[in-house]
Amino acid sequence: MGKSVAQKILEDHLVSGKLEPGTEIAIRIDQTLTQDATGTMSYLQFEAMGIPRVKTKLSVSYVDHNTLQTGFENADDHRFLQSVAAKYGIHFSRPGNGICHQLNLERFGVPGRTLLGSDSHTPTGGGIGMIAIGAGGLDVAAAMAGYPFYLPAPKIVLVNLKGELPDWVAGKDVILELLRRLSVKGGVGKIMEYAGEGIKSLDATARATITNMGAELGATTSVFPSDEVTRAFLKAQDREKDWKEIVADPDAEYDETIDLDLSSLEPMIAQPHSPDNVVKVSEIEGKPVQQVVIGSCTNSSLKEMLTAAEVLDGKTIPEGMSLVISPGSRQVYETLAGNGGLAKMVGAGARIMESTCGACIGMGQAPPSGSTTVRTFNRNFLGRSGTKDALVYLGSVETALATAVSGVVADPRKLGKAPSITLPEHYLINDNMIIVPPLDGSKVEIIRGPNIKPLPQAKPLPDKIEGTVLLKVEDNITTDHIMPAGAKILPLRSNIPAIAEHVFEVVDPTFAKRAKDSGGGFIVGGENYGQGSSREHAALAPMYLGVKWVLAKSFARIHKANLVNFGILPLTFADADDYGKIESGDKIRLESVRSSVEKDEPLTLINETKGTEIAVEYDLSERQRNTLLDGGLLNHVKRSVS
Ligand code: MIC
Ligand code: SF4
Repeated sequence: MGKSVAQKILEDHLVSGKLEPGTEIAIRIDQTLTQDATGTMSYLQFEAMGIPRVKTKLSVSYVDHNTLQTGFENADDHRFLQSVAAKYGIHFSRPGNGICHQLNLERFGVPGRTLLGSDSHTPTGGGIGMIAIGAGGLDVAAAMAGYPFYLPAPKIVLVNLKGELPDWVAGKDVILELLRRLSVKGGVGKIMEYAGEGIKSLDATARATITNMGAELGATTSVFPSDEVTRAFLKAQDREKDWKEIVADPDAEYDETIDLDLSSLEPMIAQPHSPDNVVKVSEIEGKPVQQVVIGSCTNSSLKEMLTAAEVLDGKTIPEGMSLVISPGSRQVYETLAGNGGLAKMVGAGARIMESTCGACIGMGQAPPSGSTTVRTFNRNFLGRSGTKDALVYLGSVETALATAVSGVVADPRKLGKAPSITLPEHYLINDNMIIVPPLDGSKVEIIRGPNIKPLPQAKPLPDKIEGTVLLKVEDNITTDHIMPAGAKILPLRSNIPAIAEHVFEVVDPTFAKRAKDSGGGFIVGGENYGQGSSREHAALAPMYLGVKWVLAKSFARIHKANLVNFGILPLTFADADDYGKIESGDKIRLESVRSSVEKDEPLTLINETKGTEIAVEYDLSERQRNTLLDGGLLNHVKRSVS
């Protein structure tokens, strides 16, 4: 039987297990990336493993999230990261150089390789034929230490693209359409593999937009073949030597197939507060908008910025509109500065930000109260923009531009003839903001600011767990709900005692206090609990507050792995209808936990408040069970090393 692109790359990297969906496999990791918001923890954990130098082919530490620097915290973290990189053999991308995913695509990604990143949008690398997966910082630390990455073998779904995108319709509309059809749970346990004649007309960055937002489908990752389009991109990045052809065999078999005719697509838009709440732009045209933001790892490539410059040329944005633009990387920024594109944007009234995540993660540019904002980002979860009652819509750069110039949600097809953008044969290459580590870093001293607090330690799994249900939440709770981000909270990422005060703040501001007052407790969730960001703080901070287990109808992959990594038991209902039998405030007892987990036997929750029992399960590999028994991955790694 022929093989898909995903199978070829996974098999090439398989360390243990078989590609049978659902069973656990381990793969060798060639490259890792971290960003500053998850990186500090990841490197503290790497340090704790006691390994002198990273064992990957390439590891890069980016600074792109926490760049507002309203106090010393972020700047201290950057300095810490820079010194860690030099010590352990990691490339360091200085603040201002760009967003990790865009940069990795431009300068480091290699078709056919595996990439593990402590950021859920790491699958951006799939746009150039990598198996690029998002994970918690501890898993990335383990990969840097030479451990394979464990994951449930995914199903492989063929997304068969036909035809060509009409003018003004973009890669973003392809993935929004898939989100409309499949929902934020639709990709769970799956790799989305794109093929068909339609892919030929999608350039590398349009492909990267699609694989980037595969994260919103909940997919393990997404991948395009490495073909002539990939080659042209790498050649223009002066990296043709990194190219090799990787395409699916003609008789490759897939677990599922989805057909999509690009020529029938229209501009699409995701409505508040979920990326799968998608409609056609034409359905909501005319809605007044007060802010438009163009940027993020999803949509800030050179082609998109050149389009923005052309559309904005000679125009003035309406009085009630704030237009914010953030080019994805310094390569894009510098090119725009050199070719006059920036002048066209500024001339129209755009506010130009540095090449960072910025508004996407609530680092500035929070919209006004009760306003409507259209953004080219990938997430519009409640409160993420920094303004809880703002309505955040997600669309393509084209839709954002049409909206920015008209002041209302607008269909870009009404902008007239689409500008014809020619991409350079050679991009502007300037790697002077990437610091290559010295060959011997053993003498480098790590610089720690007062914001960097020691890692809290998880404890081995006890045999009896008693306590209170602290919170019960509904389906699709995101890690943004559990551990909010934004300019106020993000600087505390390397200070767990301080950041823990904000756990579940947007859902219930009393959560942290109640958890501390009752010496910890439990959380009950619905389907797809913990979707979204890879931030391990959504497990680590609850662990610090004494959360011992989370019971949900189902879990998102990265969050479930993070819970195990930090010694929190991820339980599921044996019968989903029992969700109604447990409430916030209930007193729960769980007996023989250790011995049951050792033997992989189901457990029974004794609800003392209601006088009932609930059968619960856990779907964990032997390795994961041992990790939990040891009290999390760090303890487990330390035990297996000693
Ligand atoms: C996000 O888009 O939510 C983030 C911020 O990039 C996160 C990582 C983090 O929380 O630091 C992600 O996507 O994993
Ligand atoms: Fe940064 Fe936003 Fe991309 Fe996350 S989704 S990496 S916050 S730009």
